[in-house]
Amino acid sequence: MESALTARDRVGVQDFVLLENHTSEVAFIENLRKRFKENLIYTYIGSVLVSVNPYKDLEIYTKQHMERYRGVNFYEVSPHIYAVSDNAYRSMRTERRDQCMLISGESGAGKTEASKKVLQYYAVTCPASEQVQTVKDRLLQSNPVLEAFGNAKTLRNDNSSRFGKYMDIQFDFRGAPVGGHILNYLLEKSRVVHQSHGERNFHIFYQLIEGGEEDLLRRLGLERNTQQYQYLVKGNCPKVSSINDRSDWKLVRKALSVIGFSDDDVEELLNIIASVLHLGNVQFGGEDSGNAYITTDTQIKYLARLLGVDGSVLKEALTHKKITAKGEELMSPLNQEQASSARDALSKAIYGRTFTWLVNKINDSLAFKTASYIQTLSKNASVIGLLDIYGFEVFQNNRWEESNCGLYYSIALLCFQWEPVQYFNNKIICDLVEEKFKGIISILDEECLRPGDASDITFLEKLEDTVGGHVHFLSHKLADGKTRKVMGRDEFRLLHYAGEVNYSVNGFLDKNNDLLFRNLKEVMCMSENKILTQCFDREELTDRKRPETTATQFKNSLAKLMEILMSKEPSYVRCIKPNDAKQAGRFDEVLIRHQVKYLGLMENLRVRRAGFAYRRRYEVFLQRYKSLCPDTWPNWDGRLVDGVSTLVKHLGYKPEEYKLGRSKIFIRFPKTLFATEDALEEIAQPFVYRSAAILIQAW
Ligand code: AOV
Ligand code: MG
Repeated sequence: MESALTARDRVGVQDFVLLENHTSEVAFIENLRKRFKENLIYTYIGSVLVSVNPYKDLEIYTKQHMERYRGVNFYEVSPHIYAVSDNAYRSMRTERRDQCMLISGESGAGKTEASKKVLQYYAVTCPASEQVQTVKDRLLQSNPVLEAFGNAKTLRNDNSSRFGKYMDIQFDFRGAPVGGHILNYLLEKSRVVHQSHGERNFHIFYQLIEGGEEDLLRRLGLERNTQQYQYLVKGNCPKVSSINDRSDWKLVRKALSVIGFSDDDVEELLNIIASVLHLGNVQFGGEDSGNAYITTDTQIKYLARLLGVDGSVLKEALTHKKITAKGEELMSPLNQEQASSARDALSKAIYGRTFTWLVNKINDSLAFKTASYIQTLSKNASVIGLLDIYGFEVFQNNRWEESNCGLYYSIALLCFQWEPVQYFNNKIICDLVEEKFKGIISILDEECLRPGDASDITFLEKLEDTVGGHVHFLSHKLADGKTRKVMGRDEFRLLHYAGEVNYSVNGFLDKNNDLLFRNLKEVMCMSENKILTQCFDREELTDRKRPETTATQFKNSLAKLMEILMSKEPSYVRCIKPNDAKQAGRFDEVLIRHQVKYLGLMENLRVRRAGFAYRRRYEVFLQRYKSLCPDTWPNWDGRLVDGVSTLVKHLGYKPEEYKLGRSKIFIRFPKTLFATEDALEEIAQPFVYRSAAILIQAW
């Protein structure tokens, strides 16, 4: 095995902990720059991996590289995402503790690529059998499918994830991947009907039109010209030089069949994608009375066939709204503008729900199905979770659904959970957003529920009344009634951990309501498309209860995610974007300094330097070393913290050598643990753990 580091590998320091001037941000960035120039994109802060996007293919992801990192400790080889992956895998196996990898960074920094590298590493290096190979293939192939439907070209990233993804990989007792599960968060549905200049809709639309076979397009009533479709022309950016829609189409088709989609599933799925394009081309004229009418029947004809609905019912539903007056149901006509937004709401609902269906379908195919005897043996199958969120877009006007401040705060919390290190914390903002009664989300929900004149602007006014005085909230209104000129009348600003973010309130209410008129919902519930029958449940029509608003749903799913993450041992990958031009070799210092700041890297380093390098949960620590102390052996039945305390006192740890946190023990010097490990090895010879290696990397 090639374990020696070459001189090139040693450019700068490969762990920031070794920097001489470790409090200097200048020195920190200089080290990143030096290594980046040598294509050394990875550097550690202790066990945290910092990665700078190279924007070019480096020859560092080959099978040979994977082999090089397998079972080797951190410091024998240069920093790599494979080293972090391998380390998490080994911890999972030796400690029987679930792991998770938290990948953060701004849009285009390389989060999704990093998560794919991790998955590839496991697919190649973990043990395999025929059955496991199927699972591996499916895990890998879920990516192109989800990216086709959930990623799009934005100004910041040609392949930007427009949804948040958390993926569990399940391993059996032999350490072979046997299943997986994906949770998806808030797809940016508004992109289906509108794109900003220079951006595109989701990739799948272009793939279908560019790559779809002649007779398929004919059947779907589509032309091979993206510019024919209203939903694809808004950003004026049909082609992207880094993307080949035609070959991607082939990859996606193949991936769908590997995952186990039947021909029928694919046909119905494409019917839906084509329907959305046809819907976008439904245009409305206005009668003298102001009422909307549909100008041509062409699209309706296709829609009726593809969606399996009655054309005339659909037509009426697109131009009318069902209202109840004095106990009677009436069809009230919509004007042109209302009809257009009802149509767009339908497109968003169809696409959004189909995306969720897709994730569920992939989950079915990844579900842990093994022979029952294996299942018995692997009752305590272990899990490695990968969190790939969408990047924080600091400089742009933010749409609500892109703001995942709660997530960022929680990640910071996980990272610094015990040391009272001073750092700018985002909690105060998250309280502002989430606080039950006065928070922004509840004010938003309240405005959505309020009948009458509620609008985006009344929402902003309410905000000003309620949280206007908060130090992290700004709007154009000043306390003395004057106007702050630099801000628009339709925006507010939050001072996040990541920097200041402006939010335009335009469309806030609609987005939160996800308003789909009842009669459109009724039409969809009658659809004969097999996928849509699962997406639009008739129960929804009978259930008078208002569904949860988008913001509330997000808040709840976030709480669930936090619970999942908190129960696992985290590893961190911090991704940095070197320039805004998506170019190789450019290192924009201002941009990088900004990211070093908001990723909290200097604080990471400080915690590491404080020396408490080795941390283990109480139960893990006790389980491992209990045999060294008569009071804890064979079982400790008191509080875990007391057991650990008894144990370390017996071992002769000095007070300055360790600290007891909320759920973990923190040990300052590796030598303390080496001694404990040696003692353990003496009494438990057959179990020669790799602990020394683990200790060294932790230092
Ligand atoms: P993101 O996930 O962090 O952004 P991606 O992982 O999609 O960013 O990376 C953006 C682009 O950078 C990729 O499409 C690649 O071209 C390039 N890239 C990233 N990492 C590497 C790497 N290790 N080697 C080579 N090229 C890389 V977003 O999803 O927009 O938040 O929302
Ligand atoms: Mg991404």
